[in-house]
Amino acid sequence: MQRDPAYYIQGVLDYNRLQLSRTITLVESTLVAHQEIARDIINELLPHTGKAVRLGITGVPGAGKSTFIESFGHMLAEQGHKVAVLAIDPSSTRSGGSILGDKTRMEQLAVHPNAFIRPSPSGGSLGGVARKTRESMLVCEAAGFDVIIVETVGVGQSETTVASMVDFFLVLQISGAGDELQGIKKGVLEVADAIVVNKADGDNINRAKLAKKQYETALHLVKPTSPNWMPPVMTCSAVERTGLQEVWDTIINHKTIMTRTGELQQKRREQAMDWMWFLVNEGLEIWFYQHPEVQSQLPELRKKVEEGNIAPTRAADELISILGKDLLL
Ligand SMILES: Nc1nc2c(ncn2[C@@H]2O[C@H](COP(=O)(O)OP(=O)(O)O)[C@@H](O)[C@H]2O)c(=O)[nH]1
Ligand SMILES: [Mg+2]
Repeated sequence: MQRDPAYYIQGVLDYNRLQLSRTITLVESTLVAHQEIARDIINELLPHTGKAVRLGITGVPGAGKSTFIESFGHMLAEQGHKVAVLAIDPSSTRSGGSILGDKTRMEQLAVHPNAFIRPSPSGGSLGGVARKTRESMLVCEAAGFDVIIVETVGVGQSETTVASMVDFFLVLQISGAGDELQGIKKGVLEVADAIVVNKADGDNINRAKLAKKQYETALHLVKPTSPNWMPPVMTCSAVERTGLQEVWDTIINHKTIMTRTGELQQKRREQAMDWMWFLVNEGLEIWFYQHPEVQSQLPELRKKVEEGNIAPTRAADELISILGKDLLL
């Protein structure tokens, strides 16, 4: 394996797809040696990032995310855009990951010279998976992809995690019988920049229109993502490929407004800050739990707390002060 960061950096900047893939493999690696090289690479690539439209997409399984990304991504690729598709799925493994499993279905997009599809990194916590995806996103931007699509399934906090790394967060919905809003979490409405009701085709068109009205009403009850943006509700058919251009026009309109008002730059600054603090907190946690003295004292202290022989505040103090001792050395 190449250990010189320059090899990867040059490869990415040259849009060499093999080297791009290898760089992302490094980024995803859990080996400390790989992570060190990856950090150097990301840092060098940073000045070449930031120009893409960062788009997050969520929706319940079956909503049509994969089909939508295939159709939407293909439309954009045909228009000359370079489209990278990444996924955040903490439940995925290499063999059964969401996008990988779908890769056969993203047939057209997967082979398009303007597209790049990467399944969710396997294993680890949501935070760990999210970090790798965030870094892969920067690598793809440096390679010249101008549209980055981050897909997630609605597991746990994954929607808000994706929303915190993109410019535009799109929630894909389908109309069902009866209570349309049942399947949508309030927290998701709060971060949605648009809701797209998919499968507006065939017999389903009227139901989709009805669902659209209901989501519009629901969205009026939550605080918009920005004072300058009222999240619209649209309909589309990923299969018949209708309504897709309207979705893209909306995303571009949003970008224009957010750039003009300075909100896009502000949002990205805040996202970078949040990311830094996330990494600091994560680092502190690892430091703490791996500390030999913490590990040796923890069982005894835990027992004492459980038995009521020591106040939890006191026990916490003692544990934290172990780290303090390191700093005094
Ligand atoms: N009628 C119709 N079916 C669709 C549409 N989009 C997706 N589907 C179907 O819905 C099912 C789930 O789609 P998929 O893309 O795998 O959903 P995902 O789980 O969100 O990725 C598949 O059988 C698709 O063919 C659409 O626009 N119209
Ligand atoms: Mg899918």
